[in-house]
Amino acid sequence: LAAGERKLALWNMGVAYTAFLIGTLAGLLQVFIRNDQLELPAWLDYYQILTAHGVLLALIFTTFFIFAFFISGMSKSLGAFGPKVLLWNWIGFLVMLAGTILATVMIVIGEASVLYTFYAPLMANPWYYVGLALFVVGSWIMGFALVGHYMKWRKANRGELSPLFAFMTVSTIALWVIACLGVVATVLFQYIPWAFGWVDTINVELSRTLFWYFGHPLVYFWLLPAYMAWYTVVPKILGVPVFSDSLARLAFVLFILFSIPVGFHHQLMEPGISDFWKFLQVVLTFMVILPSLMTAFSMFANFERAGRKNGGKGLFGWFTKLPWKDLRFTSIFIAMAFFIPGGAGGIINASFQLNEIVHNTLWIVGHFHITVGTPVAMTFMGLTYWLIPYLTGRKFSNTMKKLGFIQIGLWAVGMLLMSTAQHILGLLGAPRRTAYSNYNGHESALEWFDGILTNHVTMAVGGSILFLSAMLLLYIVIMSAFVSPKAVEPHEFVEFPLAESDKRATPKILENWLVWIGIAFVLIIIAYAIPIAQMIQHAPPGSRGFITW
Ligand code: HAS
Repeated sequence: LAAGERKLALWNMGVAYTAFLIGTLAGLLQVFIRNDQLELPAWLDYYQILTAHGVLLALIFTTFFIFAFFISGMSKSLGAFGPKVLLWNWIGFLVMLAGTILATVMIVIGEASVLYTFYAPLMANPWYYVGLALFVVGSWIMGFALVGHYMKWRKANRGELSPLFAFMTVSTIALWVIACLGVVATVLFQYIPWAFGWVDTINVELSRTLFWYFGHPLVYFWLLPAYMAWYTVVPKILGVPVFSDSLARLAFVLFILFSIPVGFHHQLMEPGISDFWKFLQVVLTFMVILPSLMTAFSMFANFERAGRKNGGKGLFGWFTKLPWKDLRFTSIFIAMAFFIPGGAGGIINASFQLNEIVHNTLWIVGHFHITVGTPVAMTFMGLTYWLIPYLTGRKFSNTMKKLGFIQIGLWAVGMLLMSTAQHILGLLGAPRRTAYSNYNGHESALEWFDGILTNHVTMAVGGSILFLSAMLLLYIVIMSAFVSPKAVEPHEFVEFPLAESDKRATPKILENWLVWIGIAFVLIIIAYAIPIAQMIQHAPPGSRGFITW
């Protein structure tokens, strides 16, 4: 990789892991507060810590990490960036960083304890929303710069399908840009005027709807880079080509189509949206499960082909022949395994009536810790082990590998304990986003924490193990970024594993963006136009919304 891209990717990685450090520390405090084991000083608030935890891990860590991965992979698969692409990437990075710093400062000084969903009528300091807007604009600039690089490649290779990694990067950026339209609309036209005091009211239902129009595809913006690694990196580690180039591209196209018109499945319990529109979006949600099932199929096919190639016999003999001693593989395998219950939980959440049982309980917190918190996070860990040494040209020693195994083991055990406890507590009715476990002196509420897996310590022990794992990961990151000796011999250099993908039989239409983005907008209009019009129409006359604040 050229020096310019290396530097850019490493800066993105640096910001990602700085956010990771503060975010996981906030997570550790979280579990102790929930168990009444920690009383915060007067200047620190539960919601402040919860906001820092959500924003820094779910938004900042993920996005900067994802761009580090995109930058490296795009340069690797399409060739070195031109000066313009590099410049616009830097501009985007700096805008995103400025937004991050502004938003984080607002959270730290206690001016934005509104959680990562920032639901009205909770109001933050207006500069928090400005920070969020800058963050999104910066990510668009970087995204468009990468798309520019891709367009140049396509011009030079007319009629050819692009390499799989580039195709997937562009799909993910397309999804991200379309998704952000919702959050940009609500932040610019609702929150900023309201928080600066230019208007007195805010249409709460509309703001929540615009948020979830963004919020659900946001989870696929986290998931798709992990899937990119599953489709393009894992087969290389296994020593097989990509199982099916067309299947992989079709899965990503289906995400562009179905991941956006589904936000109502986060609002199934809300008034102000009629059942018909909720039901329609529930059906579309079930459509967005398909590409994940296709991905699972494809992964099993990879495993079986690789295991049999390595001499595995019988129905399941191939399973033992997988490269279990390869840290890059094992961490991603555990990530995938967690997504089986994670995805099943998602299907439960999306099942209209079942949502009544789980909505706004700790179950949901359990769900997102075994979706974004493990399948996505552990895939990113599996990438970190080789991506940083690849970018810095340093060695990744055997001791680091051993530490890496301990780290992923701890993460898996910690997450298993914590998320299982959260799922059970949720079914028992323990609410999410609630300041104290004794609910201001109602001690009976603590009975929730008397179960076998849901006792006072399980969640805290799980959370503490996770924190230990996070610190170990940071140690590995620092070592491979700054301390490990530079690689000299050819075998000491860490490679970027990218599998061959045979695209000879892949239908060209799969890379016709106009068609897919066009259909995506049609679906969005069908799912959202009428309910949004109704929300605006039913706002009380003379006001811009339901609530005066
Ligand atoms: Fe979700 C709430 C529905 C996936 C994240 N979700 C959330 C929230 C977050 C989140 C953060 O319908 C909370 C938002 C908030 O703050 O309020 N979710 C779904 C559905 C899916 C889904 C249907 N969610 C995700 C992913 C996330 C994520 C991915 C992050 C990355 N979710 C919901 C709903 C709610 C919700 C409701 C709102 C609930 C409420 O009431 O508030 C689907 O995409 C899931 C499909 C996935 C599968 C799994 C396929 C399995 C694979 C692994 C194969 C394994 C292998 C290894 C090969 C069908 C691909 C083999 C290993 C062996 C050991 C055998």
